[in-house]
Amino acid sequence: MTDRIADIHGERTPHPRGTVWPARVDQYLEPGTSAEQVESWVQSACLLCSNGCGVDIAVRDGRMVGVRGRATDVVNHGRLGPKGLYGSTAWASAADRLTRPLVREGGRLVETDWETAMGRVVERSRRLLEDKGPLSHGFYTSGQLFLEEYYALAVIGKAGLGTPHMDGNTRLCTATAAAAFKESFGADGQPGSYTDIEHCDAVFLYGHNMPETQTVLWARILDRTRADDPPKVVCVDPRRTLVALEAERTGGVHLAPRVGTNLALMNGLTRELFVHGWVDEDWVAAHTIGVDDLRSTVEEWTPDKVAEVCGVDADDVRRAARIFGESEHVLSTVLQGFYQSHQATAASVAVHNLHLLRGMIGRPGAGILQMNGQPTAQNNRECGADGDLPGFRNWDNPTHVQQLADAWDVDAMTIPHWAPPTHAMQIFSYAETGSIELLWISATNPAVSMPESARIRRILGGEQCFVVVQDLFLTETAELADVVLPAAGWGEKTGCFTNVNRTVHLSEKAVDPPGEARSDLDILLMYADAMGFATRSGGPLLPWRTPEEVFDAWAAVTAGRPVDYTGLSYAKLRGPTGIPWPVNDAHPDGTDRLYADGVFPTDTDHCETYGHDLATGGTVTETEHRAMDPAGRAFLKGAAYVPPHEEPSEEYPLRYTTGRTVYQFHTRTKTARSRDLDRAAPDAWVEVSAHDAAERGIEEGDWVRVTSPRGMIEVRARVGSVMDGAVFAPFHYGRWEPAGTEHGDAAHRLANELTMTVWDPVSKQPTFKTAACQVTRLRAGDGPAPAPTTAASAPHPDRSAPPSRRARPTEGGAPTTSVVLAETPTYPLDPSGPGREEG
Ligand SMILES: Nc1nc2c(c(=O)[nH]1)N[C@H]1C(S)=C(S)[C@@H](COP(=O)(O)OP(=O)(O)OC[C@H]3O[C@@H](n4cnc5c(=O)[nH]c(N)nc54)[C@H](O)[C@@H]3O)O[C@H]1N2
Ligand SMILES: Nc1nc2c(c(=O)[nH]1)N[C@H]1C(S)=C(S)[C@@H](COP(=O)(O)OP(=O)(O)OC[C@H]3O[C@@H](n4cnc5c(=O)[nH]c(N)nc54)[C@H](O)[C@@H]3O)O[C@H]1N2
Ligand code: SF4
Ligand SMILES: [Mo]
Repeated sequence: MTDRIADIHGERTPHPRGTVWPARVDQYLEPGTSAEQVESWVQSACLLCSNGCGVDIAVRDGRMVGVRGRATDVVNHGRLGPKGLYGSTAWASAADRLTRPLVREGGRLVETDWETAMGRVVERSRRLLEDKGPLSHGFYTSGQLFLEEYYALAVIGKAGLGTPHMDGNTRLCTATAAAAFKESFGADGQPGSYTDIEHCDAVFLYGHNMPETQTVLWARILDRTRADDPPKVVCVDPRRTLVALEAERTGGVHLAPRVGTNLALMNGLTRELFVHGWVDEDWVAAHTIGVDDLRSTVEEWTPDKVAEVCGVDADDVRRAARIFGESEHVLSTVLQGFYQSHQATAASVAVHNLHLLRGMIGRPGAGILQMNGQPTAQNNRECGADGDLPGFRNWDNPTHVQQLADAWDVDAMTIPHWAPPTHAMQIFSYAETGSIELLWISATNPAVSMPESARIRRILGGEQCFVVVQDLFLTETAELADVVLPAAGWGEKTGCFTNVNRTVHLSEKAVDPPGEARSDLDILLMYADAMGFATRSGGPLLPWRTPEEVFDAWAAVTAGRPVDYTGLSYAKLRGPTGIPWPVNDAHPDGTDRLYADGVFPTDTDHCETYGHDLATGGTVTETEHRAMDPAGRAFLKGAAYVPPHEEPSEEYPLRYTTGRTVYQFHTRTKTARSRDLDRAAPDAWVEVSAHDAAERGIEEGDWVRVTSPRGMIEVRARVGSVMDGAVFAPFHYGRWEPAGTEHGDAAHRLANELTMTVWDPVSKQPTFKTAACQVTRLRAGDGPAPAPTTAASAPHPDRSAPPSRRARPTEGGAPTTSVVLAETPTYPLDPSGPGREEG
């Protein structure tokens, strides 16, 4: 029995390098339910982060009452983390689920039936199409729907309406991962595999707080770092996270760059590889283009210059580079500390450059994991509900567009491809100015999660745009909508999704949704039917009635593309484990890692994009691309470092950054409805360094006001382990509270009040991780800040707070069970073997 609030990662199962990660089955059943009372276990995968852990859902009396990890799944070998255990099912039977559609009447949202609600949407949509054409419609979707839902939405947008205004919150989340892959390798697609953990000599985590945000993957790393032959850990993060502590333990390095200086650091590390000859010249010559330009781009970035700009120790830069340069097998992971910064794509591509220079790609242990965050972000990118064309097709390539036109039996000119798709930040600007008059938001809560929230509230609440929201709950966003559609959630519908390392899982329906809630697929098909979208030959454009039919249509459309699903079916996915794409005749059991042969999808006729200038976002033309003749070679691309948009000033002397805590997921619609998770991190706080706190007379738990040029929040201070000059705020806390608690005005604790409306020039991902701010003390608190003590938000260790302010250890989760299996079941993909596609 384990309290997985106190013990985030559970019991260690260390094992030697090159051996299979032992299986441990973690299980949680809600209090009052015993294993014997579970009537059925239904196959699924966890939907609370991109790790994609295989789970079975426990069902009793028509309710979801818990989960257990699937021992046979390649992703998690049975393990689950705190969110997966406590947070997967509690929300589903919450009393405040949306059960009926709502429409705005006389300023208020009132309950109605589906016919009325959908009738209003369809009437508005038809009228706008007639009067203003398809560009009056915008769609802002998610990284949390299922593959089948994204594909249906993409077909509606691209072939039914013909609007380029469709994007996902994936723009806030993994747009940079996709952009970085496209720039380096020609197409999206994760090169690495989780099995690289079992083989690596070193693991570099760039702006990635994995112990809190992919807890099971971190448990997998701990089971190597706590063994006798541990890999070295290198942490790049301005906070002293658990990754940083592990870096210290393993003889690695913690590089804490000033917020917003990632690219300067990366240019310095790259330069070290050149200077010390840690470059595999033959491999680089055979498999890449651009090495000379890259060398000159990074030339000025000596360790001393990096130290000056980034505030790190020059010797630490040298040590980290040496670890990279002298290891044979490095695994790199990258996430929001890089993606949500300015120059996001350039910094993330720089990680690829390090691997390419060393020829460290496609081999066991030498992997890149440009992480995703959301569980189904990958599918949004694959299916094109983020604006891309389905199947990683290139909108600048007429042959690719024609392939889709043929598959859908529509005129190629219907499919918007005359310009890049409109990114989310631009969609909101169009909604602000009224050129998008119908904005349909599904499975995302932008009133809390988008930057500069005061502006977002204004846009959603204004008269200039008709807003449709499709959600499980009456969120901060839904409250501002004109029509609210009640959706069925995970476990209440069937569909597939794909995790960070391309592993596809089938998630089966376990229970009925509450009231009149319907699956997102059914809602989209209802709209498509009512609109009468048709093919050229007059048949329905979306002829499907079941998720499986959509899946099969999707699989067919991926034929010949890097993201090849043709060998997958629901039947195959009902087996013991998720399966990583590509799955086709050549790789019937899936593909553990890409690019084992050093051939990349960069050919001009095959690639997903002709690429961009990383500094400006300027596009490379087809002619220029063809002239480079990449022919399967990867691109080495660099960019000069420039400072962030907003630098500290006299008025705002500190650097503001935001992120997550282990116990809450995003805007908390699910995790705050779990008593165990919510109690562990019940309210907002802000982390300041001991030095900055002392300078301002701030003690642990004091109420402080944090201001930026855009707004302010008032929260309690955690005197913590963030680097001097930086301020960290969790972004989870909007208005909504679990029953029995009340927090008043959302704006006063919402981290995004302070963030900026600016984005990376290539990926268009907004910058949540740099702004200038000031922190001032308001008044004494009545105890420690409500921040967890178990991870990066732990109180500063050297500080002797008065007893009344000392943080109590975060603990008290309901008991879970955890059983280490004597023998680990075998998998179709041998985790200790080389990549399947080798040889
Ligand atoms: N518990 C939990 N897990 C989650 C989620 C969640 O909400 N809660 N969400 C999921 C999703 S969608 C995502 S996208 C992932 C995100 O997962 P992560 O990217 O790991 O999480 P963040 O906390 O956003 O940011 C990571 C780290 O970036 C650091 N950072 C801030 N500014 C900078 C900088 O300028 N440079 C560098 N190098 N680092 C910086 C922060 O200190 C932080 O520790 O997590 C997924 N998993
Ligand atoms: N300051 C700051 N802001 C950030 C970030 C940051 O690090 N700092 N991170 C950004 C990132 S990476 C992300 S991913 C976003 C996340 O931001 P959001 O996407 O806004 O966060 P969620 O709370 O996950 O919102 C998902 C919504 O979908 C609903 N939902 C869940 N399942 C279903 C379903 O099956 N159907 C339907 N229709 N609805 C469903 C949930 O109830 C919830 O309201 O936040 C971004 N915002
Ligand atoms: S690591 Fe992610 S996918 Fe796995 S159990 Fe935790 S939240 Fe779920
Ligand atoms: Mo995300």
